[in-house]
Amino acid sequence: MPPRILELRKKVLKKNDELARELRQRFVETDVTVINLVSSPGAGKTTLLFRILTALQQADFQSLAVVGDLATDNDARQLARSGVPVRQITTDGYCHLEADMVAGHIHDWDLASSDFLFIENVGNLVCPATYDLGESLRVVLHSVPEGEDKPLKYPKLFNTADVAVITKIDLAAVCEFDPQTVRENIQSVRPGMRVFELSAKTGDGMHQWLEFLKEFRTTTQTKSEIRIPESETNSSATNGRKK
Ligand SMILES: Nc1nc2c(ncn2[C@@H]2O[C@H](COP(=O)(O)OP(=O)(O)OP(=O)(O)O)[C@@H](O)[C@H]2O)c(=O)[nH]1
Ligand SMILES: [Mg+2]
Repeated sequence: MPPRILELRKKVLKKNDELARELRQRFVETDVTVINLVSSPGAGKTTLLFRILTALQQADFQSLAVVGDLATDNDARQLARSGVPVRQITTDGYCHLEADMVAGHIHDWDLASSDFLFIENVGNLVCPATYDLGESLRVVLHSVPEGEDKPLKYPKLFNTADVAVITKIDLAAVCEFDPQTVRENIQSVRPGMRVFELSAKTGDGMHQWLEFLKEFRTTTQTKSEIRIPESETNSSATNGRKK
């Protein structure tokens, strides 16, 4: 008997991919850099994103943010204190965000006036890897208290990300955490991946990370270009911040 569940899953993924492609097209046309943050629950996505939003605003970049959680709007309320428009996506049991959830929550936003759209995914080391959200850059966070072996145990999340950020580096000594080992583990599943280390609490490493984000915005036409075949888009999004 053919596995029906598998067939249904394939259909859902195909539909998601099609919608993600449409979203990516829209992001390219409106020249907004879209960053999808993925990690285990509690790895520090919201804490880091709050600092990013605040710093980018001070540097005159326009940002928007959506945040996914199974329940509560705690993260959206926390992020909204940055002054940036934020929307909570309550997934009501889904352990990841899907392209239609993002599309439904940003449809009336003026993307063309924004430089960055941040998506904080649901905390989960498995499911978010499978769902394209049309992002330009997927960032996987790995927090110090998780130990060094998570890239080996959850390779797909690291494989499908573009950049890794080791968070809570201020806890390295107390957790007896070895940054070199986790870097080697990341490289073994995703050779060549760029890795940052930072603490959103102390600010260590934040400068390099923020400079990377700004540079990504200003010098790269993002992964959108790589992911979309030329035949599907004539867009040539401009670089740099919008005024
Ligand atoms: N020591 C330390 N704690 C941190 C740091 N970043 C976040 N935390 C703490 O880690 C806990 C979880 O942080 P969150 O930012 O809520 O993590 P999250 O990934 O958004 O969590 P979910 O959205 O629930 O998946 C909070 O108690 C934060 O204060 C850090 O750099 N250093
Ligand atoms: Mg959060």
